[in-house]
Amino acid sequence: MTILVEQHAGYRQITLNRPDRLNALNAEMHGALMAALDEAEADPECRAILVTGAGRGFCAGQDLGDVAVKDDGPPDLKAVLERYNGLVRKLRGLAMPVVCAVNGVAAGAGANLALACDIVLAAKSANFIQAFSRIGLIPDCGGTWFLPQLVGAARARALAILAEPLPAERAAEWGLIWQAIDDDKLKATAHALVARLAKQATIGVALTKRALDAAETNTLDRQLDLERDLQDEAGHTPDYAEGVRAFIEKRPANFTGRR
Ligand code: T3D
Repeated sequence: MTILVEQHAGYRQITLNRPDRLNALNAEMHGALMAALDEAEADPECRAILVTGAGRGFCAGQDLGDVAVKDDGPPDLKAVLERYNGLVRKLRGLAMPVVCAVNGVAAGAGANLALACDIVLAAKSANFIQAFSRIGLIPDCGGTWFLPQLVGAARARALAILAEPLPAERAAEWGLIWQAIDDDKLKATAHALVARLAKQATIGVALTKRALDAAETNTLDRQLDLERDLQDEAGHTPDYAEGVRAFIEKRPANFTGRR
């Protein structure tokens, strides 16, 4: 199985599972990953997702064995990229938080799939490599969009063009990811974080994701209108009522994530 799914209380762990290829993505794995995300989305009990990799790597991007140029001409990279684009859009659009625990090297599309997640933790030994220029390609999976947003133009250009490994701790210092964690603590830290997210007000978190994504292109004026509308939606959820009640009663809130 190229993708493993574990059910936990309130969340699912999705593990990329081709460790002998550093979890490089082939067509089967693409399909299995999309199906796992669809199933998580359809499960009302699932309120957060943890994505990680099996073995010593997180993901080495596209399986290059599958897209080698053959005698009959180059592969159909547009079709390959449509699959990646679908994954990035799915991760960004999920109405629940997605945490990525980068357990080892994240290269090419593997790095950018991680950046498409909402909160990225990485083992201190992990590296992020925009490996594309090493093989004559451009950063895809949103890389040319995520990099300048997260680390600024100068660093984005050097990372994209030089394809040098960026160690996790520097990635955190630069704002590419949320935190670099001691290797032996990554798993426990990631599970504690996802379990905590699974108890938050899920609809509020989903609307926060939507507002932040829209802010990338909105004027302040439009963003203020959007915040008003999304806040109105959040304010009509049972979790908002519970959150305020819990505050007044000086007790922890018991959110359900339901409408
Ligand atoms: O269709 C398109 O191409 C468009 C879409 C593009 C999206 C992309 O992701 S393009 C970028 C593709 N990824 C890469 O170029 C990264 C290739 N991998 C590497 O550069 C290195 O493996 C790493 C820097 C990631 C890690 O290096 P290292 O020394 O820790 O491990 P290794 O020995 O290179 O790899 C271990 C095994 O995994 C090895 O197999 P072997 O020799 O033990 O049988 C290696 O061939 C295999 N592997 C690693 N990455 C890939 C891969 N096999 C297939 N595809 C890979 N991407």
